[in-house]
Order: sequence, then structure tokens, then C-alpha cells
Amino acid sequence: MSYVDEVIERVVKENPAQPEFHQAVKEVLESLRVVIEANEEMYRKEAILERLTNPERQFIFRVPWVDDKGNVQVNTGYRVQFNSAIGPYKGGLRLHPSVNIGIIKFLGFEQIFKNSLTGLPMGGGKGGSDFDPKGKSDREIMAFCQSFMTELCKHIGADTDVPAGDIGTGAREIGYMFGQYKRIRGVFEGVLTGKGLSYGGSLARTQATGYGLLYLTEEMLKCNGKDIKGKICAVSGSGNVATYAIEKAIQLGAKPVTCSDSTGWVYDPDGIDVAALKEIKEVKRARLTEYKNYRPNSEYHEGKGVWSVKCDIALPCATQNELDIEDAKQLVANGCMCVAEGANMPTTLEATKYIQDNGLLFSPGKASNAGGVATSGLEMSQNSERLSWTFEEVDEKLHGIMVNIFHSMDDAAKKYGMEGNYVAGANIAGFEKVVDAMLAQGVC
Ligand code: NDP
Ligand code: 2IT
Repeated sequence: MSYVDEVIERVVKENPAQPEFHQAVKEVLESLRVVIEANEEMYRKEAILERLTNPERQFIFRVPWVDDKGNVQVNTGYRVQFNSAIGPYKGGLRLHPSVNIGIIKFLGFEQIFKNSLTGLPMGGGKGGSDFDPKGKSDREIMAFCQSFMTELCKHIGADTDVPAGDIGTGAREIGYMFGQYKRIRGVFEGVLTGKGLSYGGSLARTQATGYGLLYLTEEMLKCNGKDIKGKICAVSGSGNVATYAIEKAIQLGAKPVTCSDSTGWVYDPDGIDVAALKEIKEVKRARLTEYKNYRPNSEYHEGKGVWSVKCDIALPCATQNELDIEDAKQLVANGCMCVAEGANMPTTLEATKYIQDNGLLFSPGKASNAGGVATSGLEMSQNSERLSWTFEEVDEKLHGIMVNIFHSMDDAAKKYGMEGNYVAGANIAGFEKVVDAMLAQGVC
């Protein structure tokens, strides 16, 4: 059996009931096959793939907190420190009831390659909790965040592990967590990114993932002889990534016509009104049913359906496995020419293959959503030099990083005879740097 198949089999056997982690490992290792086979004996001897698929360290802890009725609630907290070969662990914290160790491991594993692709010195990590922030009061959110950080603070630090936001964790949660870290550890340091601007945050971090997604998409289209101007975009999600993807798409002359949340989706034939979206989601923390009050011409539908809309570009920006084979078939049938992932692993393996086989451009999340963590890296740099850069300075660096990521994955795919396969290209380019560092550092 080939080394790749042997390790995939082992990962599935040793990590039962973690389908998302299996999926992420399969996608990466399958596409690395040519690279691994070229050095199979050495990689096997060094156990590179076993080391890469086993986190360096994992923490699972109890998070007790008191709700507004005075009752004690208990959630589970996680932090997986996956790989520190090229820098301190870096990656977000997800707060969502679906969180379990398998989800955190899939996200942490993806983060290793994503962070490598940014060209910045960051290792891979991820964390979170099954806590559901929906419907909680500010006081309950603070109680949870303080309890979560009371344990997490023992394991993180500006030079060891630097968490940030993800689903359910935004500026408010990062603020409460930062305050608790400072209080317990007694140090004011860049231990979290996505901080508020008054206490060490970076301009453009809020916008970075969505903006970065569009910068990479624009470059990918350009290098394939296409222009983003005038293109209809279908976007899913209505959180941080989706909102700023929509904003930048409009700025670049495209027309995003959809967005969604976990209960329904909006179709606005005149183009999504991003100011209305921000007011509904960022200020009121309300549901998308409200959108119609701002835009009477729009439609609201219950359930799932964004991918049934005729579009040129699909931008999945909500969550994992939200675009399946049926959705992919519908996109292809409707003449869609490009899918760029804003979320982490939003496209199933089967749907990805179908999209690629039908000749659409496809950018994997670890490349196209890397602008968020890249700008987190820039926030760390600013914290280290105790300076803040202007919005334009950060945005320009972000743009440069996204263009570089596109060319790294494009070049890597070409180098191994898989031109246009950006999934393979991103995995290979991310892998090469991490493995080089792992080999140089010996058995550890
Ligand atoms: P937010 O919490 O801001 O928004 C998430 C959005 O996705 C919401 O609209 C939410 O709807 C929807 N959503 C979440 N879970 C589900 C689900 N199970 N089914 C249907 N809809 C769902 O998160 P972000 O925008 O930050 O993150 C979105 C994606 O982007 C995630 O995959 C995340 O890992 C990834 N990402 C985020 C980065 C960042 O910097 N924030 C960086 C790189 C990737 P509802 O409100 O109803 O739950
Ligand atoms: O998935 C991701 O890259 C993020 N949620 C952002 C991580 C970060 O450290 O900014």
C-alpha cells in the first residue's frame, strides 16, 4: 500500500467519529500524492505524514458559567495546537453548538497549510467551544468568555499560541477574552488578534477575510483571461466573511445578489445592500427576515437555496460542507464559471471534483480565505513593534499577500503537471515550507 493510503487509513482508524477531520486529511494527502511519491522512502522513514496528522498538543476543558437566571451552565472548551514548525500556533476560536474535537482538528489541520501559504511565520492551531452565543445576553457572553479564558490562558501567549475569531467569535468576544487574559496573566501582549482598535487591534482586520477572498478571486480571474467587473455573485452566509466579501465585490464592480443565515436566504436582484446587512447583523444581531424591510424588491426564502440562483461566481462564506454535489450540479447547469471558498471546507469532496471536472475555476478556502489570518499576522507584527499602521498600509499588504498566494498555488500546480488545479497547488505550496522546517528541526 502506498504511504499516502496507509496514513489515510490510519487517521480514519485512530480518530473514529471525526468525519470532518478525515475529509480534510483526505483532501490534502490525496492531492500531495505526486509530491510524496517522489520522496516516499525518506518521508516514510521520517514519519512526516504521521507527524503532520497528529496534533502536537490538545486541550479539552470544562467551561462553567452562570446564566441570567442564576443557573450554572457547563460547556466544553477546546484548543488544538497542531503544528509549530514555522511559527507560534495561530488560528481562530469557534463558538457554535456543533463544535466537537473532530471539527476543531479539521480546522487546525487546514490552518497549518493556510498559514504557511501566507508567507508569514505562523504555525497551525484552532479552538472553540460548543457554547451557542445566539440569544445570549451580553452578560452571559462575558461570563462564558471569562470562564473559557480562565483555563485557556494557561496554554497561550504572544509567542506561543495566538487565537482569534471564527464563527460566533467577533470583536465583542475577543474583548472579553483579552480582558480576562490580562487580568489573570498580568501582561498586556498580543495574545489574541481581532482586538478592538483602542487596545492593539489592526485596522482592516475586520474586513480582511472577505476583502482577501475578492482580491484572490480577482487575480485568479485575471490570470485566466476574465474580468470580475459586471459578474453576478452568489454569496452564502451573512457573518464577518460574507459581509466584507459582498462589500469588496461591489467595490470591484461585481454584483452580489444573495446572502444567507442558518434559517434562510435572501435574493436581491438589485444587488445586496451591504449597509442594511451590517445594520441587521452587526448592530441589531437580528435574522435575515428583516432584510425585506430595507429592500422591498428582495425575496426571503426559508431553508437552503443560494446555489440555485443563476450566477457567474459562487462564494460560499458560511460553514463546512454547505455546497454539496446537487448544489454543484445546479451551479454548473446555470453557467457558473468560478467557485472561491470564503469559509473553511464549504464544498464537499464530491462537489469539488465535479466543479473541477467541469472546468470551473475553483479556489480552496485555505488559499482564498487566508486574508483573515494573514492580517492577524500583520496585527501581531504591529503589536510587536508597538505601532499601528494605516488602513491603506494594511490593505495594500493584504492585497499583495493574496496575489502572492494565488501565484504560489498556480506555480506549484504547474510544477507538478496539474495546471489549473488550485486545490493541489495550494496543498503542495503550503506543505513544502512546513515539511522543510520539520525536517530541519529533527524529530520533534
Ligand atoms: P460568523 O459567525 O460571523 O458568520 C457565520 C455565518 O454562517 C452566519 O451567517 C451563520 O448563520 C452562518 N452559519 C454558521 N454555521 C452555519 C450552519 N451550520 N448552517 C448554516 N449557516 C451557518 O462567522 P465568519 O463569517 O467569521 O466565518 C464564516 C466561515 O469563514 C467559517 O467557515 C470560518 O471558519 C471561515 N473563516 C473565517 C475567518 C475570519 O476571519 N472570521 C477567516 C477564515 C475563514 P447564523 O448566524 O444563522 O448561525
Ligand atoms: O479560519 C481562519 O483562518 C480564521 N478563523 C482566522 C484565524 C486567525 O488567527 O486570524
